Amino acid sequence: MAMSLLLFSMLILLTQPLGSLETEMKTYSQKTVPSACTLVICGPVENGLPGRDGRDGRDGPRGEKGDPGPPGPPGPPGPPGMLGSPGREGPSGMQGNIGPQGKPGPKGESGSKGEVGAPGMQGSVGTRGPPGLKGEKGALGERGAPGNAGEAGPAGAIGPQGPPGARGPQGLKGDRGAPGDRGAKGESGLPDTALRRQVEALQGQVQRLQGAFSLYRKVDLFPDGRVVGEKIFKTGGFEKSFQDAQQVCRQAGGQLPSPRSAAENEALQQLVAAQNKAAFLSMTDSQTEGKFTYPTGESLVYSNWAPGEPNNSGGEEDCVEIFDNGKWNDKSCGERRLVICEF
Ligand code: MAN
Ligand code: CA
Ligand code: CA
Repeated sequence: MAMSLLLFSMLILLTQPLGSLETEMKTYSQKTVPSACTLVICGPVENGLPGRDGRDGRDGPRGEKGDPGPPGPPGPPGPPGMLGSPGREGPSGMQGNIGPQGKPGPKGESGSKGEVGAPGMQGSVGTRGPPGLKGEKGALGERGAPGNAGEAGPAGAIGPQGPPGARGPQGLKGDRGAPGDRGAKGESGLPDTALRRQVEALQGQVQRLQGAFSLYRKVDLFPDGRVVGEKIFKTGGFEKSFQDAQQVCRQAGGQLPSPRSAAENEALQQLVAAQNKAAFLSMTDSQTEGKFTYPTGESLVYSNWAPGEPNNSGGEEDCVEIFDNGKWNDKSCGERRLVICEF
């Protein structure tokens, strides 16, 4: 009701000219009921009679259509929408807690042998030890002197092996050895028994190898090889010119024979006699006529020329042959002679 009255008053104010508004206001003031005075500023009542209620006047002309009212309040919420499609798979969960401790594993393999311990303290002087081990077999003795040659018959059999040679001079002092293992117990001063057994086993092995080697050498030298000191002479049994014989020996890893002593010459003589063929030696006088040298160029340190040799017969004898009596003769290098090599 109050709102309607206010709207009505405002309509009047807007539609009336200002002068008539004043008059109207006066009229209105005079005719306003006490209850309506809360809505308008009421002026002081002029002296006179109270006005009548304006409701008995004629209706005014119909006003213009009002502006559309403000939009109404929002309607009630609609029904719930369709069920949405399922969401994507969530991320994987957190890692679980560590499981309980397993049973203890089986016992491990025993560790490798420890390093050799530090050398032990030097023991006090022990009691005198037992006699030392048996010494190694002595070196092979030099071949014995050959038997005397018969008057005219074939050469004699090879003489028996000579006795072992005299003991040589003491060798030079060896290098200092590697540090030894922990020493044995101080009191005895004897080497460790295990080490001693190992040395004995090795000595046995060396001895067996020496025996096997000696046997095979004998087999190899029979019947056309001879050992003299550190030298070995061996014949192929065939004959060749000096140049070809030289090549055969080089090919075999040796050279033609260079007898530098009576013993070496005698060994060659035995082979020549056994084969019944004179053999070539290594020396020549090709470089300087009349001056025989070894293949190294060195002059002879030993010779066993036959009487009247070397004679350079025909002016073309620069090589040397050895006869079955051990004597030498200068001979043409183009001749074919028994091949003996020196190793
Ligand atoms: C004779 C001697 C030797 C010589 C030969 C050559 O035996 O004169 O010195 O070497 O003939 O065939
Ligand atoms: Ca000559
Ligand atoms: Ca001659």
